[in-house]
Amino acid sequence: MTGELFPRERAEVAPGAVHVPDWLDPPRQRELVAACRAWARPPAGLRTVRLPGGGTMTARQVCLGLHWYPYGYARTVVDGDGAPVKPMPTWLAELGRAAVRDAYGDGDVPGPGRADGEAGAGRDDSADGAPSAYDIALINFYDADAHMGMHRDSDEKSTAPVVSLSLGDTCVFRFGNTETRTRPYTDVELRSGDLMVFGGPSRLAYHGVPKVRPGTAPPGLGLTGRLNITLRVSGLE
Ligand SMILES: O=C(O)CCC(=O)C(=O)O
Repeated sequence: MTGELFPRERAEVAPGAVHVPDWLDPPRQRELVAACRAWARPPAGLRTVRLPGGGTMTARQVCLGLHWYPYGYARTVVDGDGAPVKPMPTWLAELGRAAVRDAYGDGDVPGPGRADGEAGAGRDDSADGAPSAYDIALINFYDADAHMGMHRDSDEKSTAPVVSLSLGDTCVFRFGNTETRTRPYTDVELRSGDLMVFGGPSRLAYHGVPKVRPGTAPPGLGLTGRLNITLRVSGLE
């Protein structure tokens, strides 16, 4: 929705979990959509993720840097065409660092290595305090009927904050707690260009996407559906 009386404001959804509306301007969003289209092409392109229980994820996915599969990481698409995963571009890793800096502002950057959010946590990783080594990107594509169940991002060794960028259709992003898939949780509307960062005490919080609102993408973006780019630090060798 555009034309609101009051601009949407940065909000701390939970301790260490920050929503920054409109973080990506329209030209940057268009660049990212074009990049996602290139990454989605085979080999090692967009795929349907099969779950160990026999089901499939409705959001389709392509990975950069390291290939995520349920439940681990590999250097090749072990559950797909077997091709080497595409590399993580330096500029995308830098975008992750910038996102963390902007989300937390002058406050302490929670993690890596600290999940307690104490003052000073995360300052050891680089001169400016932002975790430096974003080496994984998961790109999720949601059509009108796709969703993602409540889960934790727990296959990484690092506790560096997770960075999540939204492009295209608006979605309901459900941000929960570290104990259960159920309440208490907060539903946040994520629109094209929005940033979510979750680290510190929220790094291992359950989260998911119960609903996408079809047809809500900005007209100038040229995207039908929703793309999410999730950046993580593996902490793996
Ligand atoms: O699409 C989103 O906003 C969330 C994606 C997500 O939770 C994940 O890739 O683990």
